[in-house]
Amino acid sequence: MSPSDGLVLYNAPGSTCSQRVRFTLAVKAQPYRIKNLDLFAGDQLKPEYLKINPNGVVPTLIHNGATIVDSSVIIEYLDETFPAPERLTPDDRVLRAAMRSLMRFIDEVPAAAIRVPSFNIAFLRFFRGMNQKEFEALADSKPIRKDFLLAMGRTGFPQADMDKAMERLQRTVVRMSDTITTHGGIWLLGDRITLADIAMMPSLVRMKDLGRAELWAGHPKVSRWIEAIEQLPAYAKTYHPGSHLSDRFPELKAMHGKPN
Ligand SMILES: N[C@@H](CCC(=O)N[C@@H](CS)C(=O)NCC(=O)O)C(=O)O
Repeated sequence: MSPSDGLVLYNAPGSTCSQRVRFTLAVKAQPYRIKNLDLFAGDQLKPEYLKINPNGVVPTLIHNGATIVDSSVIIEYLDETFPAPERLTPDDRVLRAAMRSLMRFIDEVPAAAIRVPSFNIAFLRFFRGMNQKEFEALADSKPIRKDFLLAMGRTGFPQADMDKAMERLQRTVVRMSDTITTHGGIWLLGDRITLADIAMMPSLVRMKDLGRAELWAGHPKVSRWIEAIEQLPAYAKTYHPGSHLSDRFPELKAMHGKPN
């Protein structure tokens, strides 16, 4: 049995966390079976899915019967398991530590912050038709997102929360620019793409899709970074039709290129 036998990815096309994993699988040229979940129909909260991912979120990777949960963990696992055709982790120990620190920062700052505009601008429509009781029951059914949903409420996050999220995203762009400058290449850690770039990618792609590319207007290194990642063959494989929110909600296209 080759190591790629039995790779199954539970994901959602538009899920930023899933996009990290699809990109990594594409770089590794690994065939895999895909199971698409409809997150707004509650597929991730069904008992059979909660058995494999008790957090009730995507992605989940099954590899030869073993279950791997959490996108950052999954992409590290894939890089260790499939070192060819290219490693996405630096050989140098200090650089490897820098990559992992960045990945923690990314999970804590942009990956969390991007949910606020995503829900306010695109996903709120799924909750507006619910009454308060239904909404609270839905929130209660989410193993790790109850408080997030209750903070949003059926009418969306208040402007103050949106502002805070946008500020965190703006700080991320500054951190990216500084990090690229420090390491002197095109990618975050130099001349080779690493898992940190892949972890970062979906937050910037989402900002752009939500019409917030202005956030890096004054940061040419970040503009170059996003152009470079968009040109990689793995990008087109990751963002197949239906993966951008604007594919699903075409009215978002009107926001592209507009200032904040
Ligand atoms: N830290 C987790 C977060 C996973 C996560 O939040 N997934 C979102 C989609 S990007 C999800 O499944 N949300 C479903 C829900 O909120 O019910 C990871 O990186 O895998």
